[in-house]
Amino acid sequence: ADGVSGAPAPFDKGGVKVALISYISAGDFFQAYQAGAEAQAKALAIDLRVFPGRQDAAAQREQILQAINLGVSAIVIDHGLPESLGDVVQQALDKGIKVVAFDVNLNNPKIPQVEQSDHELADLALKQVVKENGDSFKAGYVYVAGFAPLDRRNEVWDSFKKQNAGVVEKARFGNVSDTTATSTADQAKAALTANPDITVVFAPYDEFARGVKLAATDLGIANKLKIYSADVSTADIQEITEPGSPWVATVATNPAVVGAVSIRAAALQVAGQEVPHQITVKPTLLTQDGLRAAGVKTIEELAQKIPAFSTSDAVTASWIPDKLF
Ligand code: SR1
Repeated sequence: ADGVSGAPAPFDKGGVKVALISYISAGDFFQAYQAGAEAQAKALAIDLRVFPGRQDAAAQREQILQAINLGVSAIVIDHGLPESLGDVVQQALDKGIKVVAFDVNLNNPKIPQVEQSDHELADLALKQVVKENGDSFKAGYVYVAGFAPLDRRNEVWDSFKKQNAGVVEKARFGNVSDTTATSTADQAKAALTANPDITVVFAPYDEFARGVKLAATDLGIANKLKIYSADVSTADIQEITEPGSPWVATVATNPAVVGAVSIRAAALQVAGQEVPHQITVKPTLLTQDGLRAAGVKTIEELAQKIPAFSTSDAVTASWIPDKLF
């Protein structure tokens, strides 16, 4: 492959091998994240090896070992269970392979951590909840422990409840699998049927929100419920803005931008350049009213209106092309 003109070695020659190893591949967020990583890799003439996630910790470990054997220069680890990754990641570092972690706490000073500022994300969503519902209501909450971004958002939900005694969490449910939305919908149906006084659902992952919306629509209670989420995709925008949708707000980054940032963090390390330990892509509040008023229908249209959806200034360098979307 031709290299990138003006880039330091080894990117001046091209063909640098980098692995992207995901824990989850299903769903809009993870597909867009991968597409962004691929676009940034292409712009850097990187030979990107993508290992699809199957929500399988043993398979992810195996993929890291495979990447080491392939002789990659860097590995981007996208989600996963830290307890099953520490030793294999250490093997990679010991071989001089650079590692970047997105949304998985590997707790190693040599590994930059990429995240979407999850505390701020949850805080923005919950401020919108109070703006639209006051500080006294019965809530449903969708959460699965063990995923770094969900755990960080959960910290904010916990302190929100402590600060707002009138907020009562009546039901907690959630499932992360290759069928997250439909499994969550089944659980939401049971929870909303058992607790007809729930008026607000905090569902800080778009697949969760999609599941709750499905349940509310099936139960005929969409007009009595408001759903607040994280994440955005073209399909999400359609679901949020359709007439009568209970999904009223989300707080999101462009996952493709986060994927691109993750690859840039890997590339800078391979080039021997400094990378901050904590790399943050800041999210934006998107309301149903705002999206409808702006007539935004796709993530590309969002990127035209909101600069943070087309690029991030995190981990850039003059030799790295970063105008990708
Ligand atoms: C199962 S974890 C799902 C979350 O990971 C990413 O941080 C996305 O924002 C998504 O909400």
